[in-house]
Amino acid sequence: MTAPLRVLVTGAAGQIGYSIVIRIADGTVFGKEQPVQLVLLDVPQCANVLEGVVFELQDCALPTLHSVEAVTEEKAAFTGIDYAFLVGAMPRREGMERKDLLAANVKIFKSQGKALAEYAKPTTKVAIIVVGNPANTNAFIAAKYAAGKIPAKNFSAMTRLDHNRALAQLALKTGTTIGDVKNVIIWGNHSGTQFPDVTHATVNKNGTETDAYSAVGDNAFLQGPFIATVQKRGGVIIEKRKLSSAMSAAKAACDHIHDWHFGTKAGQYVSMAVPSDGSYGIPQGLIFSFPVTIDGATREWKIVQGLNFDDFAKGKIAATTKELEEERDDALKACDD
Ligand code: NAX
Repeated sequence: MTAPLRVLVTGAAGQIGYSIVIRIADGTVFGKEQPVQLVLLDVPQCANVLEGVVFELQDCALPTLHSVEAVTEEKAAFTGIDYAFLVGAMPRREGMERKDLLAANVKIFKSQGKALAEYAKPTTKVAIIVVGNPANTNAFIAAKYAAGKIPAKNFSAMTRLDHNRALAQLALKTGTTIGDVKNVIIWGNHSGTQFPDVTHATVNKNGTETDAYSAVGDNAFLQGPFIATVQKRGGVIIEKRKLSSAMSAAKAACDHIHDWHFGTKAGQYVSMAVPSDGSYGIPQGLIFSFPVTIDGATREWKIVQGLNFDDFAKGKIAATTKELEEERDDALKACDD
């Protein structure tokens, strides 16, 4: 029998948590043959809510779910885990800037980085996705405090929601469906400075594959409203729902880990914020969203190399890099306070 994977979801009493756990438990993420032991962490004030989620998961009667436990302490949460979905954080409310969130959230991720180092599986195989905002910088901090025990390359932050939003906007604009569109890229930070780039994307319209610029035939749209729509989508959803994106965020987190576990499809890449190795001149170690491919056998990601930038793209990438460097410096200061 396949050994179960031990999977942690933090912030599991929250709204993304509620949408994520069912996909992990029912085999959507790790496959229908892979048993899962789910560990749900939230703060002690949410213990009752967490218990409600556990009861619902039990009531789903899922063959892949071998066990589910609710915990409110890091030691119990992080012990022996294979995968971690670090969702728990203070969410952004209407009108709130990301910088306001930074100081509060960085402390959570410092503590969780230390807990990962101390309690996670003593192998290099544990894989971590940070969803809680500011996601890139939280991942940077968690990686820093887990260093020595868990390699930085095992840490990632989620820009897959932005990637999926870009795919959807491109499909809507060209009158195609998601399966017809591929290789959009989100560069940089999961924030308003991210650069949704379709320069290397393709669209299959009526059986003919063309580059996205030709398929859309409106460069001004792709360099203006398209980028703004993807960048600001999170804020628009908050304005409409009075809550941050949950269903789409949970789906994106599951896509991210699914592809990390199984590998990306041939000829396709996905966006993942990972520690920079210096590719494209991005400072080493910064958790930066790149196009990546993943080998399903080794579960190693690789940054897609050799893509060209025009001056427009260079400007956008410089802006998001600068923001991430500033966030990193602010976060390091907040960790020392
Ligand atoms: P909720 O407020 O519904 O849930 C967050 C949960 O985290 C709460 O239950 C809270 O008690 C828990 N929590 C807080 N501190 C914790 C700690 N130290 N340990 C464990 N649990 C803790 O927020 P939700 O809408 O689920 O959003 C969660 C996070 O995802 C937020 O930071 C949000 O900004 C972020 N998002 C990130 C996205 C991305 O693409 N990277 C998109 C969606 C979302 O906005």
